Amino acid sequence: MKIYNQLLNTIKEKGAAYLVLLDPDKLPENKLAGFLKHCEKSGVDGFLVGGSLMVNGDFETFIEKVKVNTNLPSIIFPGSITQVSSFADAILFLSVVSGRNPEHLIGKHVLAAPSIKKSGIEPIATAYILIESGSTTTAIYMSGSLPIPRNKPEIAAATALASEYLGMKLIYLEAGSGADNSVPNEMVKSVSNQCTIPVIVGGGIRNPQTAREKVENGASIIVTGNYFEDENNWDLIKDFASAVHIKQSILV
Ligand code: 1GP
Repeated sequence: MKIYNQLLNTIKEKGAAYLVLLDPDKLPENKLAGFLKHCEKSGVDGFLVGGSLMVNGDFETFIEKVKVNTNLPSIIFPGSITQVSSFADAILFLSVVSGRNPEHLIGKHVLAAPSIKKSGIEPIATAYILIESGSTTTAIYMSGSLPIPRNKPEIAAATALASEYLGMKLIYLEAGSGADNSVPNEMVKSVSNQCTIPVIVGGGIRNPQTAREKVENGASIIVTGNYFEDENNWDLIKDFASAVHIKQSILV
């Protein structure tokens, strides 16, 4: 559990960890190395790598390039069972526990488990909880499941607690990439109060203040993706990192 323990240590030291999502379909390969260096010097704690569709890129080649260009942890955030690679450090072994589609609760996992074992990377059991965010997100559509209504924090909290009791190591509250609205603070709070395992919050976080609010309400890991697809925003990565690192920073 090397990477999981590394995440726990970062959370302990900095108050929360900041991960940036790299989507091979959206980040051109000629910009990858520069972006990774920029993230490293801006205080990012690691990378999630994955995409729901993978229309253009070659996943294996992409993750190899990530590995070559950074020493930060590269964690697969799989959009499908083909997104497994020994070049990564770990994989979020996601079960869509907000839904009732057996394929995304356990079916895909049976297919993926042997190749994860063969790759030698660390699987991190993660309860993936989709939260309604204003429109149908890719994750909702692709998983063929209903999200939890955003005004029902008690359902999210009970789902997260059941996941912890089932042995999950992380809770991921997902509003969806590019979501109109991020996960409500009240819901982050209810889930974090109910669970002892770290809570990841991602989807629709477009400014440092929003990231900080999630941490203040109990989030242990913040993920952003979409916002840095625009190179003009790269200078703000450090502001996101210091907003998330609540023990080490004062937000101005
Ligand atoms: C998506 O939570 C991540 O799975 C990141 O979302 O792209 O909206 O930042 P954004």
